[in-house]
Amino acid sequence: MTTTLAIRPIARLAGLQTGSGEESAALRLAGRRDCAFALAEIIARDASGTRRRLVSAAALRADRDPPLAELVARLESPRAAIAGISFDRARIMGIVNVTPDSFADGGRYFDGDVAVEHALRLEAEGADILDIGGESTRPGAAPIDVEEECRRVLPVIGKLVRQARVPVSIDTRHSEVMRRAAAAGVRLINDVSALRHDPQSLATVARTGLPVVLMHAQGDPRTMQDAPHYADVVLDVYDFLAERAAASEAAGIARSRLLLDPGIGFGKTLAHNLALLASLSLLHGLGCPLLLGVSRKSFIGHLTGAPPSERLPGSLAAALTGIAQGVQLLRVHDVAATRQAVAVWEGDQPRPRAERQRPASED
Ligand code: 7PM
Repeated sequence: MTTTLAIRPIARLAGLQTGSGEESAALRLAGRRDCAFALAEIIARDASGTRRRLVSAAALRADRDPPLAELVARLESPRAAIAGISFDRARIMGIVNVTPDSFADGGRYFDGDVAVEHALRLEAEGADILDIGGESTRPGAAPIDVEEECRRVLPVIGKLVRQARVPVSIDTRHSEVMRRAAAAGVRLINDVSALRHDPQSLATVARTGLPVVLMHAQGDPRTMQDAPHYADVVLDVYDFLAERAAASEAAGIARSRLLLDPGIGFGKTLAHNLALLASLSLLHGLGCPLLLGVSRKSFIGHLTGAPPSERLPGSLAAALTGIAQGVQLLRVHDVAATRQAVAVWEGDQPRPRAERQRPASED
């Protein structure tokens, strides 16, 4: 078994004033001014078991144990921009499905031009990046032919690269699609298999020079929901992402090109999904910006009974759970609604003068 050392920041300090005593001791996630924590759980797992202890941020800083000090440094270091997007605050990725079987929007965007139109609407609503996918990776879905996937996504990518001001990403598990999407101008690759599905993906991504999202999934989409099992879902996902980040680095993809994602809903029970959502802050210790995809997902249905079309309130609640823990990129269907939720959540944050001075009495 891998030996795991992880730090889970807890007790977020909201509205922290610069110069206060807490300020210097607080753990600051990923170099963020707006994401400070007062306490931390130190988790150590090896073959003999898992030990957990709660320490104050100040005590954690005072600990000179080298592996721990190195972990604190990675937790707090600022993240580099990816595809021109800076991660000093939460950003939004708009989902553009070009599939006939997408559960969440009934395949309404299978037609290429309709997909382009939809993507441009998401951009106007405030998306920071547009994620184009042509293969449904939902639980139980059958794989599709790579040529068919290219026929779906490449025309949409070509048009959006010319028409959108924000960057475009490709959601695919296939190196051939990655290669052709890169040639068409995408700025980011999003792979739900963390570059494991296609043996050529690691080398292909390395050659494109593009950044990549590595997402955790247990099993293949077709069977992943059959009997998901973990020793400890949070630590197992942490170890998996650490291993895939190391494999990517070894293949020539620099760590500064990686975004990491716990893969909510991919080979996970409701309890697994909720445990991950409660412990997202721990993943900052891997030293990369985090992406979270919760939009309209089944766990919201399992908690509430709501069908996909009625899961926006739950999606926003889950998105804010991520933001409260410093998640830097939210992958969502409902961009305008998420923008509004994030703007209110960030209400106490410094913002540009023009925004600050806008009168608040116009409703
Ligand atoms: C059916 C079920 C259709 C689930 C589509 C989905 C993620 C992703 C997807 C995610 C990253 C969806 C998912 N989910 N990529 N692609 N993270 N990085 O809800 O959570 O869109 S497909």
